[in-house]
Amino acid sequence: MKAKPTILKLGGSAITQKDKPLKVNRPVIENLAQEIAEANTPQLVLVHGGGSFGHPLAKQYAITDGFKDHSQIMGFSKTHDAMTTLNGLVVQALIQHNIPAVSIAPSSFVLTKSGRIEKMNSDIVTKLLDMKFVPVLYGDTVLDSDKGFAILSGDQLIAKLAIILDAEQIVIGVDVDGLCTADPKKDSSAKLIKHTDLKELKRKHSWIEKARVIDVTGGMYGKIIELIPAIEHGTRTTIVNATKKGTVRKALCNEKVKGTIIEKE
Ligand code: IP8
Repeated sequence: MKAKPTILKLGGSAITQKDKPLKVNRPVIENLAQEIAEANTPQLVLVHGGGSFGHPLAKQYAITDGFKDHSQIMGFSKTHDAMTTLNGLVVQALIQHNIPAVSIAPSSFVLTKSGRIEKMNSDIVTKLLDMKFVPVLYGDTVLDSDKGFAILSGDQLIAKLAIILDAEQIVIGVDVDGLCTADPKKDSSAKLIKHTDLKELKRKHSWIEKARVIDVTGGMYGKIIELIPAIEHGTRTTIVNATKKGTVRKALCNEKVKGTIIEKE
């Protein structure tokens, strides 16, 4: 029987230097490519976030507000272009580690309505998986049927893909150890939540930390809210620190790893 897909999201906070515009975190990307190669996951879809490539430009040109004036048109192009640059660097690192990565721009097959996915033809992703490629997607600027354009976060995208592809698991690599009781970067008493389920999550999400730096799609708080439909679908989700060696490989291989596991119940 064919394995169910695994979706790996590499957070922009891990693969870029989030407070330095357009600066990649090369050692982290290199190490992740090595770990993804070692894990050798069948049916893997990779999605990465925007970090310091997508978010500062998206904010500068108010892309999430939709089309309001002509100056944003160039902003849309520049934001998308920055994302393709980051995507190119990720894909090159994967190919250097012998992973058959193929880039797909979400802006070419997703249309949103008020920022939510309205139309998405995922046939190409399915076909790539059938042929044993590793599709590599990313948070992107997309066209929007209500407001002209919008930002599609990698998190909204992975939740939708998890449902459409009936994914076994989602692994999310960020720059903290997982979901914590407070922002671990600000509060030394923050405790890692090792395991939680939907009921507990819905009860507690009001305190989930908000992003510290510019993140037009909502940081950890936005991430969890977006993931709920996929978890409801039954896709197990593990959040790990992708800047620490070995965590992503272990999560992909279902080995015991420091992080947060979120299950339906
Ligand atoms: O970092 C946002 O994707 P995310 C992408 O997954 C852009 O929220 C273009 C800002």
